Amino acid sequence: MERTYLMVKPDGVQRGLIGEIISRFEAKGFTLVAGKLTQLSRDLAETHYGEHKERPFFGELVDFITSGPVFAMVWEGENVIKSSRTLVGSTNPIEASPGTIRGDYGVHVGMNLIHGSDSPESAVREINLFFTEDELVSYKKTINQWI
Ligand code: RTP
Ligand code: MG
Repeated sequence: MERTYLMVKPDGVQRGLIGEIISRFEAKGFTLVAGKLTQLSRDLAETHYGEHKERPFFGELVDFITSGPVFAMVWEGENVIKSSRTLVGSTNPIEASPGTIRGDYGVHVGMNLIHGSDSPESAVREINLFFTEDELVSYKKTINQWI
């Protein structure tokens, strides 16, 4: 079953939106595999966002993502990588549709509440960056056979 890495960013934690965000992925039918509140080192943040290191906003992005605790998660489900990006919404909250997390709660492109892996390769890389194998819990939901 496919897995993805999702992370409530410091603005989402500060605004008390961890529960709301988790609820959306639970309600969709995905399964939480791992989760922890953690503060990113500069090193880890720079590695995580390595693909953006030449972009003008890179310094700001690393400052922001290390500015407070984040809630790191792994979620599992059919097409969870693509589907969770749909639930998250467009990068710029101004362009994100209502009903998406960024569309409902975000205002600023830098403070857009949540990160989601954008491909199967990124998902594997990011899950391994943030979690050890024994932190990933494999189980089957037994009450819900309908999704
Ligand atoms: P993320 O990686 O955080 O899930 O966001 P994303 O895929 O939707 O967007 P991405 O292109 O990967 O950009 C990573 C994060 O960089 C910040 N950003 N700032 N100032 C700007 O123009 C700008 N562009 C991107 C955003 O916080 C974005 O989530
Ligand atoms: Mg991205």
